[in-house]
Amino acid sequence: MDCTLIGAPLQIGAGQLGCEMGPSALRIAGLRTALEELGHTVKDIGNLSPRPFAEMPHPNKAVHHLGETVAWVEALSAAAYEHSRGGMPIFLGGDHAISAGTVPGLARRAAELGRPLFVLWLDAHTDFHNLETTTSGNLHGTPVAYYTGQAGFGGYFPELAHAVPTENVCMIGIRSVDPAERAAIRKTGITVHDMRVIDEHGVAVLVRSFIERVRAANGLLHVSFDVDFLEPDIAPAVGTTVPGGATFREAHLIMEMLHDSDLVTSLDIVELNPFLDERGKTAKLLVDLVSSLMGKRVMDRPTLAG
Ligand code: 5AB
Ligand code: MN
Ligand code: MN
Ligand code: MN
Repeated sequence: MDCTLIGAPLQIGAGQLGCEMGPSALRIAGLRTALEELGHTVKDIGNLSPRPFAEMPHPNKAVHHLGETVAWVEALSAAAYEHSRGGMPIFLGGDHAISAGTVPGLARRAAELGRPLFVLWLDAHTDFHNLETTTSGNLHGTPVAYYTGQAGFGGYFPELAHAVPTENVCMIGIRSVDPAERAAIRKTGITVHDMRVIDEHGVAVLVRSFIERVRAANGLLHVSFDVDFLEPDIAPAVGTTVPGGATFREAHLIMEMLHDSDLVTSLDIVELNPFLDERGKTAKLLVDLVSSLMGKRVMDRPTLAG
């Protein structure tokens, strides 16, 4: 595969500073070499930066850094469209507000190819606030509502040309949902697999059924990986830890199954806050997970599948 690494050092969407260092930590942890060792071609275009921006006030006084976020959304959407032409763009966040740019850019590409875009959202949170409902004002809690075309962004965020249908979004790992998000999500077709569903059924069943849906629709599959999807003990470098996350093996199994599906066309790695890491442990784990997604395996699979 031809992979393009795209740094998106956005940090003001989160409540704590530090995600700005995410792209550097992923590079230092050896992402490029890991991909090259798997036989991929890697181009690192460095970090994006937004156009000059002015701050925008919003009637919801909690909302902060709206002007800066919108400028990033524009830059990311353009980059996602451009770099999804041939190979596989890998967006190095940055907080999760970057997905308010990456997903619409990929949706534009998908529309041009005449194929539907699907999104696998691996996260402790649903990120389904709009500018009116967010109480923290942290815009990393809003991207899914935005890119699926929900109300509450008009006049501030760019007008969406290609909203992702809510039926095409599958969330896994959810364990922290605000009341306004829960009420809004109920009215949509989003598949939400919370941790209880993982406990009851295991991740394999959930991932397999989503993969089958994407395949049946001849879809493109974007994976958005929020570090807080993982259990905080194994991935401490994130500002929004929630106990009870995905284990090391659950996360790897998802990545391995996604690789075998051959459907993934783009990836966000978001919310890594190296300031909170322990000797690079989270960054290294993320490089390992991306490696699994891109074909790393312990053994060939000769016999079990029969
Ligand atoms: B993340 C919370 N719902 O709105 C809010 O990490 C958390 O990108 C948002 O998933 C977490 O502030 C956003 C409480
Ligand atoms: Mn998130
Ligand atoms: Mn999260
Ligand atoms: Mn987070």
